Amino acid sequence: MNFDILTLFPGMFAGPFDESIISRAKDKQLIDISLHNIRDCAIDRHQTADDAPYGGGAGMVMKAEPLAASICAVKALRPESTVVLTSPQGRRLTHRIAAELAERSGLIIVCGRYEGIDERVRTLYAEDDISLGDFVLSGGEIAAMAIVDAVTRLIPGVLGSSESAEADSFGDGLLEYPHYTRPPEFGGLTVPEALLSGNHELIRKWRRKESLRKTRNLRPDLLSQLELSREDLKLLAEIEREDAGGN
Ligand code: 9D3
Repeated sequence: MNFDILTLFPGMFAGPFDESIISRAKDKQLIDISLHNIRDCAIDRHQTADDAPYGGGAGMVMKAEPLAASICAVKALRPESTVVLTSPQGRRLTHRIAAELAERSGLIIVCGRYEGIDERVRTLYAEDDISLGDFVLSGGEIAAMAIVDAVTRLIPGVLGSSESAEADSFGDGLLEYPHYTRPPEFGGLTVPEALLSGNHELIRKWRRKESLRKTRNLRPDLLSQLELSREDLKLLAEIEREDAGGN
């Protein structure tokens, strides 16, 4: 998978891709990340990439020509890649959308800045538009990093066999069960007995139940989207009895 990132602030990407899973995916040549400074495509003396909005008002707008030139230059190198904008008006990034993007051979991710990009660039070039959610970021760079990270984890071979079950855990639509490691007692709190039992069936059931409990209590919206097995329904009935009145 080729990631081409178009940004006015390439320096922001020094670091985040040089650690752990992303770095290993690069070493294994499962992904390649290229940064492109949009300003390099501005042809005027001051390399202007932004300008005041037509109609007036606060802030600046990313100019069409440098951005279009930058997109075209990268698209010429990688005609198969999909042009993805990052903006507050995009589709909110989810596991499902990350999985969808992981199917493409390459992504050209355009990082929005200022009040946004000239709408004509969206009309002419955008094939997708992604937001991280309903809060204000200073620009699309952090969204681009989130996309690269979430998508890379879903590319076959990136995660080891012990890690890849983890990638599925949003795939099954539930929150994760609680995790514990040594010591057996901490801050006056012990580890649930089932986890110390060595009984794999007991452990599996406990984890499933606690996954259901967390999801019911923290994200009931997720639970209502799921098809639950008979075991799930039985476990939920137990949870209802145990947690009667809340918590
Ligand atoms: C002060 C301007 N805003 C009015 C609420 C509009 C606005 C324009 C541009 C707010 C933020 C930005 C810059 N943000 C992004 O480019 C962005 C973003 C975000 O702000 N939130 C969540 N996901 C994303 S992806 C790109």
